[in-house]
Amino acid sequence: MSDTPTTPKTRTRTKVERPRLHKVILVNDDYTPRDFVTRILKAEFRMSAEQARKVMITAHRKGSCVVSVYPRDVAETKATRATDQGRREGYPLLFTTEPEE
Ligand code: NFA
Repeated sequence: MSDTPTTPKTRTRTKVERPRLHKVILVNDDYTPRDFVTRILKAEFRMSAEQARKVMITAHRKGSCVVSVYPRDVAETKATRATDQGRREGYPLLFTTEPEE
């Protein structure tokens, strides 16, 4: 038997997808003071005073507002930490996360 060189008929391409980013969403409520919400946004999400105020007002007017996007574990940690800071002061302030489209 001779060694006949063969050409491969198929090729395998491994497709790598970037992990999806997750949104952190600020949810409005009737009790948490505006200045407190703004302070949390600045501290936990490193926003400028102006940006923080805009996001707070948007959530206040529309019911919720996307704060930022992060890899899933970062989004969840930040949302939990920010929500906990409200709880410690007795406020119902809530940050949630959801995957980006
Ligand atoms: N709605 C709150 C108030 O009028 C402010 C607020 C904004 C709370 C965004 C939560 C999220 N004091």
